[in-house]
Amino acid sequence: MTCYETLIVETVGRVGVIRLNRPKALNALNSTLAEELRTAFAAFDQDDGVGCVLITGSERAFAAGADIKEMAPRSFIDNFSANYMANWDSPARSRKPTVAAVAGFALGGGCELAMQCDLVIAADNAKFGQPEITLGIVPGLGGTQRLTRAVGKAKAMDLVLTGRMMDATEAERCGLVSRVVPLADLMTVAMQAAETIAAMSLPTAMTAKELVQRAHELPLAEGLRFERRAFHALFGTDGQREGMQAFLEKRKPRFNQP
Ligand code: CO8
Repeated sequence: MTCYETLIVETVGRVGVIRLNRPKALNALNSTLAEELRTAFAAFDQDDGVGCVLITGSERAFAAGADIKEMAPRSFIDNFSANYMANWDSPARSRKPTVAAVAGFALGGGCELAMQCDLVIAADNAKFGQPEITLGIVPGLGGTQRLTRAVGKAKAMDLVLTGRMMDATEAERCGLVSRVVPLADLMTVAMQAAETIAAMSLPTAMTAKELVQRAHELPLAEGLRFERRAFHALFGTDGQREGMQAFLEKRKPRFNQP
């Protein structure tokens, strides 16, 4: 078992659960945490027993951004030479579906980490923002790119240029989050969503995720062609046979049987 300094990692049924655990720093993201996230995500990606990864923080903070104490002394050449933060994209790289359960602050890198996940389920106390401009910098991990694709130019400009926070209701209204739930229900609802996804045929869920991701990257005609090829290909899987057979036999499908 891997021991983590900044994360609590466990597998619950077919869900890999990662809890950010730097409570004194409101789960600020430092190099150790980024490296440990890489290790945890890589292990879940390789584990056939895991069908979905859920990432969460505390009730007070999902993550209050990159660790400013770690960042402050860095120079341009430090960042450029080390390609600083180039590997801080573990959820985005995960081939398996990911769910972010967000309570409290999701700011800067914290908002960017949530945006790398496929579903974002927010508690009603969640606050999202890209306050980097107030520190004299700009977002560095998708806060100008993923955010703009998710919420459009008007809202992205507002958040990135003023550094203000938006609450969960506003975040849902503008398309940043999938659902908003009372804080007390956050983990139950997020786990249910993750368990539902994890119970689907894994190759099918991975394909579905990849297809939706491609919608952000490809022109429509290419995306539609890619979707049709993937649709054709899934007829070569156990998942398609089991899913359709189960429907015809009026029973629940049993996917991912060992
Ligand atoms: N880095 C380091 N420590 C932090 C951070 C942070 N981002 N956020 C909070 N903390 C620490 C505080 O220093 C404090 O520690 P201490 O008790 O030792 O002084 C502790 O957490 C509690 O914080 P506060 O006392 O400030 O709590 P409040 O409830 O008063 O305020 C806030 C909460 C509003 C979240 C406030 O702490 C805040 O504004 N934090 C900074 C938010 C921010 O600017 N985030 C953006 C950082 S830049 C960034 O993320 C760049 C992203 C680039 C890519 C990252 C890839 C992952």
